[in-house]
Amino acid sequence: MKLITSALAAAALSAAVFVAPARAHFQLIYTPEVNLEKAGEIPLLLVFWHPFSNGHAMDMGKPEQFFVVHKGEKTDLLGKLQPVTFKGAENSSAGYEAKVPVRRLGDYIFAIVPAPYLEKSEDKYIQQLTKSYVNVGGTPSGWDKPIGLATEIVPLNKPTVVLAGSTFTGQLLSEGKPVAGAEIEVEYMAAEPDMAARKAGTPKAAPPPGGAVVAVTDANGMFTFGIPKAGFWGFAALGSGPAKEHDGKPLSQDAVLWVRANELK
Ligand SMILES: [Cu+2]
Repeated sequence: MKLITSALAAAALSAAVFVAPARAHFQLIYTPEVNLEKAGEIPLLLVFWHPFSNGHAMDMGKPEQFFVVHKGEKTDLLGKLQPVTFKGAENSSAGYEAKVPVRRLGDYIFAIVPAPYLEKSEDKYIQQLTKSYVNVGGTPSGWDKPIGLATEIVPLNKPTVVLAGSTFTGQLLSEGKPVAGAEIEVEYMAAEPDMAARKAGTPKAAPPPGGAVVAVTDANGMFTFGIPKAGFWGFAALGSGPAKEHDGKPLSQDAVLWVRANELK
């Protein structure tokens, strides 16, 4: 995701040079509190980032769609987006924020279809169709249902009440059908953003050695991951969407899901 000039210069000198793969980028729909006791207005921050490594942040274009689903009813939120500058630990990037009222009990499923992002180092586009959840009043109302994205991960554990030390299971869908044998990258939001300052917070973890944490979906498109730590966990299926090309270049249309894990106290 990052154009490393020195690495490219080195590559020009030696074809054998190792360049770290530009993986583990995750689209965020972030709000700090996912369980609300009563109705209110919540802040949401949209950032395209490398959240586990607290690394490079990418500029977002104007999203194609941004909406929320509550009890099967879809509400367009594009008009609520305000462009903001997000200050990552490495750089600043163009993102968005929104203030959204959540007035009724139940599950609110937030979703974004971002503008395809041109990854110049690979000459391809990336589009991460992303979902995150907020619940009001502890009443469930449809968190386990797909919302009709071209590709999406459907949770099989309640995404707002995941326990650290327990497991999370999801099902990957493309055009509504399970996707078998797909790699799911798993990522921890190490430096949860400071919403007021619109910047990366203090990291609480760092990525383990050996590259991305990966699970593979079974014949029914299901995967399970043991959640080792409280906080936000992201799951990304790369290239699971039906669209394979944008503007004459290859497109990776990915499904991303965020869940929040809590410590059992
Ligand atoms: Cu990247």
